[in-house]
Amino acid sequence: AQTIYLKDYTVPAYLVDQLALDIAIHTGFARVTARLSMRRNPAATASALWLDGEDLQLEALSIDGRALSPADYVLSDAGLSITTLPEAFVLESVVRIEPDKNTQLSGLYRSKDGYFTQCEAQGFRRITFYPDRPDVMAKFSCTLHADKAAFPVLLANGNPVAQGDEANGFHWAKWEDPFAKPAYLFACVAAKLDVVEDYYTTTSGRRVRCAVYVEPGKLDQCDHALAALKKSMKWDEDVFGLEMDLEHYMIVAVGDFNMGAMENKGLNIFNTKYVLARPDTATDTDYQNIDRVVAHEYFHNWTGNRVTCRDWFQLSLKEGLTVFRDQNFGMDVHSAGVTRIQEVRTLRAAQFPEDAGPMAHPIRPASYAEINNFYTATVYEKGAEVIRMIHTLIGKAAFRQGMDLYFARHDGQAVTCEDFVAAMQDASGLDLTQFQRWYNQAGTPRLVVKSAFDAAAKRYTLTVTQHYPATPYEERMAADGLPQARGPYHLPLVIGLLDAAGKELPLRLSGETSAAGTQRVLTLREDTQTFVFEDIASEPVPSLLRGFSAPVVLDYDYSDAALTHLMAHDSDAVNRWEAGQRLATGILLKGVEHKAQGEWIPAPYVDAIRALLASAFAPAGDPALVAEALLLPSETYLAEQMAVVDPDAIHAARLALRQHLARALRSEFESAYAQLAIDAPYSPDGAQSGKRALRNACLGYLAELGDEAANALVLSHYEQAANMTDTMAALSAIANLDIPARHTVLDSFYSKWKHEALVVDKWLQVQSTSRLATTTADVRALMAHEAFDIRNPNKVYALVRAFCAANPKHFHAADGSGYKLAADVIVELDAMNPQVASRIARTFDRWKKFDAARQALARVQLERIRAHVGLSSDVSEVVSKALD
Ligand code: B3K
Ligand code: ZN
Repeated sequence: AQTIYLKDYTVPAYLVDQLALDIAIHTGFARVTARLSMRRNPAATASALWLDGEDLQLEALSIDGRALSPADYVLSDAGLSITTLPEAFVLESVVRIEPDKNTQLSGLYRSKDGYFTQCEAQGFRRITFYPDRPDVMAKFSCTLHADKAAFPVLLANGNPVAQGDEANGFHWAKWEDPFAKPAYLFACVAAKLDVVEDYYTTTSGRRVRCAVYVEPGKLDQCDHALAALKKSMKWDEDVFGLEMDLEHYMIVAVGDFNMGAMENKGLNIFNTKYVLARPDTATDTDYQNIDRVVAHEYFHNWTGNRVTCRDWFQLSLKEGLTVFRDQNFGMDVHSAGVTRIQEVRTLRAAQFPEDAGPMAHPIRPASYAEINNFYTATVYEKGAEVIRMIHTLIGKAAFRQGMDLYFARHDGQAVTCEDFVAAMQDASGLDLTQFQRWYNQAGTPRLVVKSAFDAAAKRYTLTVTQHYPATPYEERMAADGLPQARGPYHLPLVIGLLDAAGKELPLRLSGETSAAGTQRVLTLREDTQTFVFEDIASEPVPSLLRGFSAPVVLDYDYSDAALTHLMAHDSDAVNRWEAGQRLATGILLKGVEHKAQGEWIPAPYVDAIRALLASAFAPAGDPALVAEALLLPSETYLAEQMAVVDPDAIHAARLALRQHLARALRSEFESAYAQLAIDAPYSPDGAQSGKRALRNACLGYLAELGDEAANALVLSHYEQAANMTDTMAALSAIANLDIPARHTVLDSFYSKWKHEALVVDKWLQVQSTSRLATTTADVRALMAHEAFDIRNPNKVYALVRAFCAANPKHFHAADGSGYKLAADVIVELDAMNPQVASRIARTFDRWKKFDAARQALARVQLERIRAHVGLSSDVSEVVSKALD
């Protein structure tokens, strides 16, 4: 595939003022008529018109009513161009498409209950000929025609303006979107769906109809999503002064969907996974994810839709900012500490490895082969961290002023990341020139911190050095003749100092006349900087990078005693958690080194975990935070800390530590488990879900004991579970147990839930992530089970992606069986759905971190994939970069 460069951006030669679409859905095909009112772009130098078009059969083309003949245009696989054109004109095209054969799920496609669309990033060109780029914004109208009995619901963006019946049993509906938008925000639906509605009145008095459309029979699973939508509307008004601008806000859930959800103007289309929930079908985590995804798509209405991206290189402009917004929503509606900890964990589990691997790219890449490969943890999660750093550096009030200025300047425009940073800079007065490195440099910076204490002078010194080695991205750019200058980052390092009693010390930097608080935002800009704190009577324990104030690796030589101290006393929830993670990481890496032999687990660690568990029951205890802290660093995280990964040793060490804690703290876990039982009816709220999380974490430890009593407890937890959270806690433990009851339980679970697709996904995933020796063979067998369907992304994610990404022991099996399984699926899936195939291919990213034997096995599979005839640009980019 061809590489596309940011530096080659040019403005569109023609603009579209209006687009009138007419889509008629027939059996086996659809006919799309598009009338584009166009005019030359005065800012453009080029004069040829380019219309993207993919998999379209052109039936007619006219300009101002005059039919064009093939001699008037050049048609290719990618689109058509016309060179001789008036200044302004109406272009009309008629094309035929085959949505039933659209297995890519990009453009207009068929799912069980009807027809749905997905246009971001480049799906609209699979519906009609159009300048399919985000900087072309037009007012759309859309008329849909379909069989009335089969597809009674006809939806598109904006407002319904007319509808009626047609002779042949068809009906039609016309929608108009009053806001100009890029084509990627277009959506339409023709389906048989049930709907639940509610109303929200905005601050300025607009009454908005909020509607959730789902497959027939699922109305009892919509309440949470609908409530989340109203909560999001309120939050955006309260926090950012942003109101809903349409009369209709519709969410449509569809079971076949490549990603989570899509923010189409006024007509979001969601993966059912982020809409449907009932206490007996969805876990606490599912409920929280629904809140977050609903909020995310809603927040896009301003950050993404009202102000959009000039080009796809700017993707983080809308995604990083919108993730930042949904994260803050999460911190406000759930526990702030727990939410932030979960984000840090995700960032380190997904983004840090990406930044250290072959696909490394800055949050605004300067080149790509396939844009669909850049909806990444870097663009999204690191992008959100970059926004968070601006927020930390300039403060909440200035950040809000920056947002206001951004909208005042750019409402209705397609802009760049620089435009956003400029608004923040102008509103705050802080020079953000150097800060922009975060948009251009790839890789995770490492901060090396050294401390020195001068008892006589009562002076404590922190010296911070930044390291930012080049990544494969920079090497590729240099090879392309586009060398990237590198330099230190501008970032906030939030810190505090604790004394021996765990008290926070007042902080006075050298040169200041008095102490200002016990927490400071230190600004880093240089390769090395020194911060001197005065009036420090005895050597403190530093609490560094509080709240995870920057997306960096922090390197400070903490003693185990210092970490235990922070774990018990730090006022910052993230750093309390982080201290425990560091302690555990140290122990686990020692266990890996010694192959988990002998007395390698220090007694003080066990005491610290005992104290941690007890703290949940203290007056101000927070069970949810304790549950997070009880979770050991993941195998994938530990792998990243090693020069050469030994997945078997990591698995063994982590399991041994869990078993050791379970044995040492058995009675504590048992009594916590008993105490945390909940009598009240199910609610996914923070208090109840926090208790459940801790109770199930205790159960998880007890399950590691593997004796009769422990197994009986797990089975009774399963039998007595009154909600899916408890059911899954037990089921995932049972899936790891080699006991006869395992089969009975898995079978009965399947027979009970086989008609509930999202629950079947859970059933597949507990099996694909099981540690049992038969797992790889089980996954192969499940791929042939009636429950699996390779064309359904959720099924592939649950069975195959979870196996590759969340079961390192089996994916990286020494005999290569895991790699072979992944490659088989990638090759088969690539022909149907390249976007999903490419996501599976990404699980090979870190193959070069493993031993030579595993590398050889992975290479065989990667080369087999790369050699596959007709490979998509999606998979090709990922595999070629991996093999580079
Ligand atoms: N903007 C969409 C992502 C589209 C991905 C296309 N491959 C979802 C979101 O971030 O809200
Ligand atoms: Zn988004």
